[in-house]
Amino acid sequence: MAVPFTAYLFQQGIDDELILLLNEIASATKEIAGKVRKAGLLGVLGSAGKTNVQGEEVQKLDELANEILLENLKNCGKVCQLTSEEVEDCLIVSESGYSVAFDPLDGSSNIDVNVSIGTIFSIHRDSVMRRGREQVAAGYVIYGPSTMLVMSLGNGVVGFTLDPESGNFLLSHPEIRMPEKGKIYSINEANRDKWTSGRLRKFIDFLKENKYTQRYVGSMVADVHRTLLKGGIFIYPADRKNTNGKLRLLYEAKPMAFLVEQAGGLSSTGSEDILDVVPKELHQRVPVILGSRWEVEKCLEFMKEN
Ligand code: P6P
Repeated sequence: MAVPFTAYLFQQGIDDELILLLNEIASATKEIAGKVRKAGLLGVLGSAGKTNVQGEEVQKLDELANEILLENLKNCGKVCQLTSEEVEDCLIVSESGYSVAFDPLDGSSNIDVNVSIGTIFSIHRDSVMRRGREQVAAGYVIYGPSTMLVMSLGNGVVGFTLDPESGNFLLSHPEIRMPEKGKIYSINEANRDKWTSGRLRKFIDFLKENKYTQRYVGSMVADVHRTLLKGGIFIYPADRKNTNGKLRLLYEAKPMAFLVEQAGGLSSTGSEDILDVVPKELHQRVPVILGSRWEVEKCLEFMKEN
């Protein structure tokens, strides 16, 4: 039988506090998966009728996912600070423990149309306001055709699939390695004329000339998951509307960059590794370029050309 999530954690030589915390995240996401799967029957589709700190319309399921994660993490006794996309300020839970930044339900514009969405988490030893390279663990849960938890503890990337019969996350991908080079690029080309970098347009044209195909779900978790497994490149660049890009550093860019680099890929803001960015604000945004080594290096080459 495939190794259950908790058993896997005990085999990794990490401390019991981190094991407990990761288990809390796993059980919270199982609960969220249950709500996502039945959303249409629970009357939790649609808007909650408010906007969040990002100025985005909050979906009912966003709020529910946020409440589930806050409840589980506040009470597990292993957390000192919590940062959520849905909460303006950092929540101080206790004096000691790990700090977690999370996006409770990423891709929420896709909830009502039954397209994959996900939860993203980033764990630091004391504060989440540190460079991504100092993350203790990072991961996501994708609520897709199957519910998968993909995680790194800093020694490679592993994937677990939720088994509906037992209700356990079971090890299904013992070593996720990103292909050196792919054939897919993922970017919202509707914004093409707004991109700050004209040389980015040249890079996308270069990929098209080299017979790349385009895939864009509009859920970062889905687009990054595909990129991790199939290779290629995912980009959310700076543009005239989002001068620092749209994706948030603490609970989108940083954890995803950690996974991508642990899987053998690369990530950049266009001017520096995402994992080297020192956070200045809780909800700050950064441009995101991540994926296979070949495509990211080629993209940076194009963007540095004078
Ligand atoms: P756009 C979802 O709202 C999200 O934060 C990410 O999951 C996704 O990658 C991005 O925004 C999509 O943004 O502007 O292309 O719709």
